[in-house]
Amino acid sequence: MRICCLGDLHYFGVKKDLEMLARNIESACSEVNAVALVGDLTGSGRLSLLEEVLSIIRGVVDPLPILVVPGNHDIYVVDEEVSRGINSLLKLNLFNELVGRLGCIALMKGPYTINDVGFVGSIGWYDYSFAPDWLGLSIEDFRAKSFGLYTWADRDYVKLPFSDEEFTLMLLNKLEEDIKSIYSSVEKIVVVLHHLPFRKLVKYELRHEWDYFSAFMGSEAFGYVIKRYSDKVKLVLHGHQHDGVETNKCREVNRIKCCNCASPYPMIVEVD
Ligand SMILES: [Mn+2]
Repeated sequence: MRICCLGDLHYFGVKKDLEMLARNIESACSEVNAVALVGDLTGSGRLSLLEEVLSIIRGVVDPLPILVVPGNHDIYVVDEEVSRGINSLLKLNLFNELVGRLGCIALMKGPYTINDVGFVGSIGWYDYSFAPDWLGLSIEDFRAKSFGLYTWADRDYVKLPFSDEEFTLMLLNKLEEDIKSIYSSVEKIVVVLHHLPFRKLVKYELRHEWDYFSAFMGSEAFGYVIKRYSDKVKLVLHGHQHDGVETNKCREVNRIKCCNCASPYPMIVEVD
């Protein structure tokens, strides 16, 4: 089985970006069984932008299944939305509903199976398990999402009704339920995430202003759950980590192939 994987488009409405995206997908994604989009499809979380992105991709790859998870940018809300009672949890649901309405598959709504391969997915999140000890900072310092002059934009644009740790746990429980629900009926499982599930995938540089932000790359808790089912989970596709790292690369962690698709240029991944 071959999957065309891409993500982190951060589309802001520049039409020529979409034209290039369509051309790239058309040339790279022939002879695949599915397309996987690993989140951050929009830069701002605006649903009209999501609709533009998915419509153009669908136009190019139809009738292939397009499997979609959101990224942190896709659940951003602006003040005007907050005043209308829209928080990031509601945005997450609106994202997944729109994905379905546009003829794509929202993996957070449930698993999807192609032949003997099951796909499960989540935005993933962070619970500060990737926070580097050497910085000597407290958990509160990371919850502030700000270091020196730099701020993690989730601080200003992600509005959740609970903590990041609680959000992570909620998402994790749902992912494990999804894995369990298909476990006995498939031969292999592919996990599609936006955030990273293993610390070993995180790039640390031993520089304060870099490593501080590693805390927001993902959560080892997802790794623990994935490892628990590693006799069937053969592949993890993720996005989110793109600055200063090589994307479109796979690495093996705990004998699971983990591929970073955090690039708008598609990568072809085989499920071994
Ligand atoms: Mn991201």
